[in-house]
Amino acid sequence: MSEIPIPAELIARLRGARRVAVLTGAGVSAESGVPTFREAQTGLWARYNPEDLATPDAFRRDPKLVWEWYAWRRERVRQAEPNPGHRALVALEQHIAEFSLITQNVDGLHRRAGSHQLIELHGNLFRAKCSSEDRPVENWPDGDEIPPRCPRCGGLLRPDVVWFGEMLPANALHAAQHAAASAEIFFSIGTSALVYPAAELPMIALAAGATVVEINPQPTPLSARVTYSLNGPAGAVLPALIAQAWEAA
Ligand code: BV8
Repeated sequence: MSEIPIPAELIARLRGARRVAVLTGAGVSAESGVPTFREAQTGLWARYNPEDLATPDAFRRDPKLVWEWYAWRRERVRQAEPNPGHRALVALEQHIAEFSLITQNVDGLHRRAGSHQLIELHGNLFRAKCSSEDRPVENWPDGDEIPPRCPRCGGLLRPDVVWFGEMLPANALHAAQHAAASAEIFFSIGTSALVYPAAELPMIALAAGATVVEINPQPTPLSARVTYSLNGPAGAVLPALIAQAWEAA
């Protein structure tokens, strides 16, 4: 595990850091068997582009199709387990005084792994909200009407996630921007760094003078700007980072 070369200077900075922020994307869940957002979809969903389905227009046009896409994704995630990358981030949280885990993921795997200081920028697959009231609905009838209806007003339920063209929850976004602006070290892990305003967070950290570290097997638009680029899967790099910073010490 620790054969992955982590620059000694980064290890030293991490061990001495008080404020660390992490941004994760779908790549962190890839090793749990959850396909990344832009990976080819399988089966019935192969013919759809996720960015076309994750929009208010798609839901207006065909609420049943969109609800069933999210039900399929919920089922895939239910069969998945947090992986060593998720668990290494739980360990990191325990070593750092002021730690923020900002995720674009909607799969809930960070929470299932045991992360606490979690900011869910794009919502959560396992929550629904009324599309008329824009208010959460804790649990919904699994009847034969798809999508189910709001028990309060009868409006159509929708997944409680942020679609393209929709505003992010203001409190989550402000907390994420504050964490990025005050971090000594900012990690961008498993994200293609394409989706805004999340993709702005590492730039905020860089502008504030933070050490920015990218963990991704592929290059991204961020790669040329970061302080350290660790090119490998999060499920291997993150445990190596924890081992070399706190177990080898
Ligand atoms: C908004 C929830 C204001 C739904 C998602 C500038 C400013 C503001 C807005 C924009 C802007 N420019 C464009 C926009 C519009 C748009 C946008 O950013 N478009 C992009 C495509 C250009 N942004 C928005 O619409 C946002 N809203 O700005 O509101 C507004 C309001 C009205 C009008 C105008 C503006 C809302 C964005 C949120 C959309 N919802 N998800 C759902 O999940 O169904 S985003 C979606 O993409 C997922 O949440 C996903 O998390 C996110 C980002 O993708 P990634 O996580 O990066 O996943 P991806 O598959 O792309 O990449 C995976 C990476 O992992 C790869 O790099 C791969 O190499 C790597 N990897 C693979 N295996 C591993 C690995 N890494 C590590 N280890 C491994 N093993």
